[in-house]
Amino acid sequence: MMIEKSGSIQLKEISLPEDASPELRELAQGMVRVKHLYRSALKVAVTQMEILDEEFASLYDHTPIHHIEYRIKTVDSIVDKLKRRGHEVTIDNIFAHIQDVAGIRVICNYLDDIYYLRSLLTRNESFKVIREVDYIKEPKDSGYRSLHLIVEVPIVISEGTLHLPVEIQLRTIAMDMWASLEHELRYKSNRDFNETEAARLRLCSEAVYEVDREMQNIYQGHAPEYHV
Ligand code: 0O2
Repeated sequence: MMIEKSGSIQLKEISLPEDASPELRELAQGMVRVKHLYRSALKVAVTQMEILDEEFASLYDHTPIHHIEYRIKTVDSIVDKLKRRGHEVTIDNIFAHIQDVAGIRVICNYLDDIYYLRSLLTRNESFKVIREVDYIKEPKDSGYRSLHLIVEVPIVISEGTLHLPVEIQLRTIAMDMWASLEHELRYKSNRDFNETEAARLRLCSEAVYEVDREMQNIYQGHAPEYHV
């Protein structure tokens, strides 16, 4: 199942004041172009994941992918990230410094499915993995776990072939549950967690990881790692 989380790209998404300068107008036009190009890269990457998913479904009893979500980063989020990293907001700086304009989240059934998909992606000749961060083996301080890959995807446009980065986040259903609720708690309720709450979230993340490992063992018919 594929879930698109962003809508279509339109200039009106970028609200310009009536007296906007020519530079600002040019930047807005550039943003539309950026989004169009990254949307093409996203389509190529999503199609590839879809092909793998369909192949598994036809060949095996088990499919590693539960579902896929994808999105183009919002203009506000791109601008925030550039500023946070101390860069001027320019089109060139988006291409140079932002690697997650196009993002895919692949929700897997079991832990091993993540590493199996990773091995397929790294073997794919047309997708070059340019960055990998394993937040499963080394979770973030928040307790966040996922495997992040940045892959360069080729897109053919009128001017030739462009290679653009796409961020692929791979995580289990359980990790996704934790990340969604933590994100909801942290951002939607606009709260800063105190130390105790942050520690409780980390404990939840560890508990979720234990569940992932035990589900994996049950699936593979292995003995439990602990006794209940
Ligand atoms: P969006 O666009 O809304 O999805 P950054 O932290 O963004 O400056 P980097 O290296 O890009 O730098 O970030 P990182 O930490 O490798 O991955 C960023 C993305 O991972 C986030 O997207 C989240 O989707 C996810 N993520 C990272 N840390 C956490 C966390 O503690 N909790 C949750 N729930 N998700 C996390 P964005 O940037 O929020 O943006």
